[in-house]
Amino acid sequence: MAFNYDQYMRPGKLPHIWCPGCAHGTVMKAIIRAIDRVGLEKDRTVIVSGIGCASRMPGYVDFNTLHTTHGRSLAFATGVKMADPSLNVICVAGDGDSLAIGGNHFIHACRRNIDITMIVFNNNIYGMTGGQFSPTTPHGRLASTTPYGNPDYAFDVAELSMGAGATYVSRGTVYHAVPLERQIADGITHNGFSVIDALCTCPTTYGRRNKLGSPIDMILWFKDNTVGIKAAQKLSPEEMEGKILTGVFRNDIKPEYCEEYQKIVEMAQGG
Ligand SMILES: Cc1ncc(C[n+]2csc(CCOP(=O)(O)OP(=O)(O)O)c2C)c(N)n1
Ligand code: SF4
Repeated sequence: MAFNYDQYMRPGKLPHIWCPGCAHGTVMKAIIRAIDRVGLEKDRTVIVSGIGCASRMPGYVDFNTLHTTHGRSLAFATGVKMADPSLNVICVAGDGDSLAIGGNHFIHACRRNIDITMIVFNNNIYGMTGGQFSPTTPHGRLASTTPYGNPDYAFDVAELSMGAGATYVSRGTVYHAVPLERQIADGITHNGFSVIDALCTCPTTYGRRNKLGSPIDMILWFKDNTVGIKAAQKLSPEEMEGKILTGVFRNDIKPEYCEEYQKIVEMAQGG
C-alpha cells in the first residue's frame, strides 16, 4: 500500500509554495517516512528550521514545529533539547542557513554531540533570496553574486561535520530517496549529533543559471555522479574523479551532551 503522508501533513498549509520541480519536497517526504519508520510520536517530536526555502518545511508537517530566524535553527533546537531531553529534536536547514550564517552554531553543535538530527537541504545555492552563492556552491559555478564564476571552493559538509566532531555523518541524494530515508532514520535513533547532507536541487535559481537542464535532469545527475562509499573502495582514483561520495561516513558512540550536563547538575546539587 502506498505510504500515507496525509497523517503527517497540515492540510491548511497546503498546497506548498515550493517551485515546480524543486526537490525540497522529496527530502521532506524522506524525513516523514524516516519518522514513521522509527515510530516517533508526533507530540514528542519537534522540527526546527531557520529561514529559506528548505526552512518552510516545518510549516507543512504536523509535529511541534519552530520556524526561527535565519541560521539559528540549531540554537533554538539546543534550547528545546536542553529544556526537555526526552523530546526528539530534528533541524532542517538549507546550506546557506546551516553553513553560512549558521556555520558557527553548526560546528559547535557538532563538537557538543547534543542529540539533535540536522538535515542539510543542500541545493548549492541561496534559493529563497534569488540565487546568491552559498558555502556549497561549487568552484566556478554561476550565482547572482558570482556572475563570472564562483572563486571560492565549496565545503564538503560531511568532512566539515566530522572535523567538528559530529558522531553520525552521512550523505544521500534525492535520486536515492530510500537510502536517504534510511540515513535520516539512523540519524534520529543515534544518541548524539547527526548530520545528514541531503543533496537536492534548486532548478529555479541555480539550475537555470548554470544550464543544468530540466528538474529531472538535475535529479538524474546524482545517479551518474555519485558513488556509494562501499562501491568507491573498488574504484581507481581516475574512476572516482569528479564523483561525489554517498553513504554513512561515521557512526560513533560518544557521551551525549544533555546526559553529561545532567551529571554536572547533580554534582552541583551535591548528588
Ligand atoms: C539575518 C538575515 N540575513 C539574511 C536573510 C535573508 N535570507 C533569507 S533566506 C536566505 C538564504 C537561504 O538559503 P539556504 O539556507 O541555502 O536555503 P534555500 O532557500 O536554498 O532552501 C537569506 C540570505 C534573513 N532572512 N535574515
Ligand atoms: S527557489 Fe529553488 S529552492 Fe526555492 S522553492 Fe524554488 S526551486 Fe526550490
